[in-house]
Amino acid sequence: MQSAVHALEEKIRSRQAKVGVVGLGYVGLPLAVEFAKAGFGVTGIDLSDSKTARVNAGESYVGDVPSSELARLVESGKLSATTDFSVVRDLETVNICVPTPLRKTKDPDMSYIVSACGEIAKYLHAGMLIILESTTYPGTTDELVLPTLEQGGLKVGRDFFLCFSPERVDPGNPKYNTSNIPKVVGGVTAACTEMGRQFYSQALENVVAVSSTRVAEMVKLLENTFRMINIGLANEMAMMCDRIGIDVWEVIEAAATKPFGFMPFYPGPGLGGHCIPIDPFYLSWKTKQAGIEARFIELAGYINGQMPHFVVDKIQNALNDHGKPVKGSHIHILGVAYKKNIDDVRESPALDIMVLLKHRGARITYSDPYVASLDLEGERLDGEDVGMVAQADCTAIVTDHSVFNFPKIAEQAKLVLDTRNALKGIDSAKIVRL
Ligand code: SAJ
Repeated sequence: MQSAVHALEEKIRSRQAKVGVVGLGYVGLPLAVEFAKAGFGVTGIDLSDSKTARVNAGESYVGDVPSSELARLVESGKLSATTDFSVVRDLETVNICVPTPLRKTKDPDMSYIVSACGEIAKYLHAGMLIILESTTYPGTTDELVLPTLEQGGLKVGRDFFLCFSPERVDPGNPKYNTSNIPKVVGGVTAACTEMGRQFYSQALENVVAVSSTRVAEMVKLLENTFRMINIGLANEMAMMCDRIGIDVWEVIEAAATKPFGFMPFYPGPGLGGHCIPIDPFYLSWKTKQAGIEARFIELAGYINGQMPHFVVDKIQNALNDHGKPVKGSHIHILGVAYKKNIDDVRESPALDIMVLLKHRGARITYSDPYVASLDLEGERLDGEDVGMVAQADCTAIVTDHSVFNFPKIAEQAKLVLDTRNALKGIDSAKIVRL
């Protein structure tokens, strides 16, 4: 065992270890770049020919990775990409950064992890470090990844090393990036943890070693479940304040003056993205198997899921107050991405709101500078100019992109529902707030 440990430790220390990253998305590509920048030779592995071709051409498709930096690393020979898993036989380390979506039944879809591990197992050899980074339920690394990798006879902690390290990438965050976000890592054995700690320490600023893969898996789920539940609380506060006639935005702003023991979250049109609405259900799925209901998660999921309906009811009531039915009215949606200043529409509540309004007979248009077109129940919808607000019977601010000129929108719109407090400080009878 000592020889395998020492050999790998030396290769990591000297940066001679050949690094592999499976999955070249918004997590994997920045990670590959960080290790190439640290002086390691890095091979990205992805099923997508176009992704690997663009990496090898030095063309970044991830906002946090400048093409200039990617091209420099590719040209220097430090970074390349392939669709061929057989390169694993020549690698010392492999990070797995593949998607972990939920199925429609809210069960985890582990197919990407199973597929990647099956490929890696074919070429696994003594002296390797394998690290799973995909967000998943506690136990995945020990119960699913480990048996797959040991099927060839190699023994974890002796012949190879296996860890879990949660990805904490926040796309577009100007302050926190892959290099400076503290990196939690936990191994199947103490030797695995230590190997993972040494590995990340060679490229990232702050490494936090924990005692096991399960602790590391649970850390990420706690982080995002905390967020989902508190957003749910903010949304429930909004519905309660609406009912008793209190401005929830003023309440939260004043509560946020408390310098300790409080953290502001804000109501909104619903919960979008591929992390916050998804990750907590990995936890509740696992705990349900262990016979315990994750009631907070289920309740928050319900409340957050109610927000698109709450928004549509607010629009209906606002139109009604102006003597107009939803049916036949022109409703313009401002912002369809799941949060501001990005182009991602995955799980975006805007899509739910648009479908609900369409089913009530409204004519729907939208503007979003980051989203040129979208598919609404199989129908392609192209984005319109923001000036459309002047024609619509009602405008709904669903995503408060910074590029929107909100004072001008408030002036031009006939009626506007503001789900993000984007019109804060602008008073007008035609503005309705959550
Ligand atoms: N949202 C609210 N109210 C809030 C905060 C968010 O309604 O107070 C909504 C957003 O509009 C969006 C959804 O919740 O629809 C999720 O927003 P988010 O700010 O949590 O952004 P995400 O989904 O990009 O979450 C990621 C997460 N990062 C990782 O999982 C590595 C999360 O842990 C980060 O805290 C978050 O980014 C962040 O802070 O930007």
